[in-house]
Amino acid sequence: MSCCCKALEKITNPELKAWVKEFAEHTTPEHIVVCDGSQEEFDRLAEGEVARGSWVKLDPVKRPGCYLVRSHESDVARVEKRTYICCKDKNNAGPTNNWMDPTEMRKIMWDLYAGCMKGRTLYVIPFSMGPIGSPLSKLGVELTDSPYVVCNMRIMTRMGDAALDLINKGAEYIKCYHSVGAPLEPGQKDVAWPCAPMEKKYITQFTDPGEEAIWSFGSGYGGNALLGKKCFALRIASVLARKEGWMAEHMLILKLTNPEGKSYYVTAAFPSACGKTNLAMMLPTLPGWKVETCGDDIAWMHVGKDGALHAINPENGFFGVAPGTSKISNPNALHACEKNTIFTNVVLTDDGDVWWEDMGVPAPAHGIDWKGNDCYASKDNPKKMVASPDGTGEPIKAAHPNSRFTAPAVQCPVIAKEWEDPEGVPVSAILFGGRRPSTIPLVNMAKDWAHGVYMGSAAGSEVTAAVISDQIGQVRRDPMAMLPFCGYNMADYFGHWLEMGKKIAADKLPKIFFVNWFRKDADGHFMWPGFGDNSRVLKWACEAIEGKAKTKDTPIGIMPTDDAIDLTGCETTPETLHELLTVDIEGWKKEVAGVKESWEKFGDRIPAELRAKLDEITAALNK
Ligand code: GTP
Ligand code: SPV
Ligand code: MN
Repeated sequence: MSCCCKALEKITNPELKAWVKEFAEHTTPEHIVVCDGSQEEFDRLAEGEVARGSWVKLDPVKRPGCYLVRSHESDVARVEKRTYICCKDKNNAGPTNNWMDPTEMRKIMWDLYAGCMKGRTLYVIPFSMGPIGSPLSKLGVELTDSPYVVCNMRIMTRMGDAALDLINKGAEYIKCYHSVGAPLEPGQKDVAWPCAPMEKKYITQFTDPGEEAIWSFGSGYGGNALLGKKCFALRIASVLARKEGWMAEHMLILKLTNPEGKSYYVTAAFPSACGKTNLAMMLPTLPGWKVETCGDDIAWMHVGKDGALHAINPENGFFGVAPGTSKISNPNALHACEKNTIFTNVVLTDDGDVWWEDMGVPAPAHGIDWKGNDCYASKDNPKKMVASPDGTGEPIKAAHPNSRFTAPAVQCPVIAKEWEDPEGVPVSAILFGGRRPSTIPLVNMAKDWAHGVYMGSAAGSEVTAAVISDQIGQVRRDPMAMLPFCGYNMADYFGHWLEMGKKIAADKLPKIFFVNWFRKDADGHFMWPGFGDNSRVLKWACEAIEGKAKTKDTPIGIMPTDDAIDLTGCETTPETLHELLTVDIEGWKKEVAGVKESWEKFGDRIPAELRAKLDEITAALNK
C-alpha cells in the first residue's frame, strides 16, 4: 500500500484517521478511498464493476441508472448462525443470541482481517442513520472492501461528505468493520462476487457500554454487509435505545388517511419477508383511503415533548424483496425501482430489463437466471421459467426467493412529505404480525399496553428465504419480529417495552394490534386476499382508535364482529371472514402453551407483568 496520508486528507478527526490507518495497515489494501457520497462516485464504482464483468448495466431507457448484480450462490441472505452478540456477561446477550466472549471474538476476527484486503480498495463510508443533523440520528463509519456495499450504502443511508463533516467536528459515530474476506494475490483474477466460506463468516456486534462496534467478515449480502441496517439500526441501536430510553424496532412506518382527511401514523413489526414493504406503500382497495410511506423496515421511536411516541425511519432507501412485487401487489415499489436501482439476484431479460416470479408480467422467452444460467419461459405455465430451451420440465426459481431491489426512498410515488421530519411522526397504532397458516386470526386488538407487549412477545412466524436456514417454512417464535435483531437479552427487551409504555402519555398510548394476512385453507391457499385489501383491517383499526369500532371481547383480545370489517368490493365471502375472525380455542391453548415453553430458557428474567398476561389469557381460554 502506498502512503495513505493523501487519501485520508479529508479526514480531520484524528481519532477517525488513526482508526482507518490502523485497519488499513492490518488489512493491507492496495488503495484507500474516502467516499464522498456523490453520484459521480456511485457511477464510477458501478461502471468499474461493469467493466470487470461483475455487474450488468440495464437498458438506459427501460431502467436508467440501474444495475443487475448476481451474488455467489452461497451468499444470498442473512446468516443468523454466524451472527454474534459479544459482551462480557453472556446473560446480557440472552438465550436467543449467539454469544462469544468479546476478547476471544476480537482475536478470531482480527486474525481473519489480517491481509484480507490485499489487492483490493479500502473504502471509508461515513454515514448517518436518520436525517443529517437530526437530534434523533446516529452516525457511523463503515470500512469495507466491497464496491457493492458502497453503492448500496449510498442508497440506503445518508452517506458521504455531510456525515464526515459532522464526525470531523467531533460527533460520535459507531465503528463498522467489513470485509468480503477474499484477498487477491498479485495477478490473481477476481471473481464476480468475492466472499468467504460459511465457516469464516462472522457478523458480530460488540455491545458493552462504550465498546459498541460492528465487525463483519466474509459476506457481501444485505444485512450481513450493509452495516447501517440490521447491525447498526437494530442490534446496536436496540442496546443504545434501552440505555437512552427509546426504541429501535423492525417496523415499517406508514401514514394512513381516511376519506374524511384524518391521518393516522401506524407502525408494524412483521418478520423478514412478511409484508412490511408491501404494507408501507400499499394501494388501498377501499375507496377514499390513502397510504403514504415513511419507512419500510426500521423505526426508531422516542417519546416526544407532547408525550406521544414519535417514529423516524433511520434509512434512506428500500432493500426490498423482488419476488411477488407486481403492479397488482405493490405498484409503488415497482415505480420506486424504475431508475437508480441495484437489483440483486433477479432475472436478466434479453432486452436489458429485469424479471422475477410473480412480477405480474409473463416470463420472458429467454433470460439469464440469478445463477447466470440461461432460462426459458415455461410452456405449461407462462408465469414460470424452466432450464430447458424447449420450455418443458419443472419450473425453476429463476430469481432467488431473497432477490432484492435497492431503491432510493424518494423515488417512491407515495413517500410521505413528513418522512424526513427530524421530530418523527406521532404513532397511534402498532401492529405485530407474522406468517401463520393456522390459529392466528386476521386481527386482534390488545386490551391495554401490557397485553399488547404480550402479543408482540408471543409473535411467531414461518422462517422465510430472507435468512439462510434449514428451517425455512417452519413456524418459530419471533418476538416483535426482533428475534435476529435484538442486541441484548430478549426478556430485558420485553421489560423495556413495558417501561416505555409508562413513559408515553396515557391518552397518547398507541393501540396495539396483532394481524395475520397469511392464514391458509385446507388446500393451502391464502384465505385473505392481502395487499391492498389489508386496508380493510386498517380501517377497523382506525375505528377502534376512535372508540367507534364494532368489537367483541374474546379470551385473546378485542376482535371485530363479523360485520365490522368492510368487505365492499372484496372477493372474500362472509363465511371465510367469519372463519378468519373466530377464536380457535383448542389451537390457542396450544399457542399459549408454546409461548410459555419458549419463555423457559429465560428463567425468571421474563417480567412478572408479562407472565400475568399469559396466565390471564390461559385462564380465559379454559373458562
Ligand atoms: P424484509 O425486507 O425481509 O424485512 O421483508 P418485508 O417484511 O418488507 O416483506 P415484503 O413486503 O417485501 O413481502 C415479502 C413477501 O411477502 C413478498 O413476496 C410479498 O409479495 C408477500 N406479501 C406481502 N404482503 C402480503 C399479503 O398481504 N398477503 C400475501 N399473501 N403475501 C404478501
Ligand atoms: C430482513 O431480512 O429483514 C431484511 C433484509 O430486511 S436484510 O437487509 O438482509 O436484513
Ligand atoms: Mn427487514
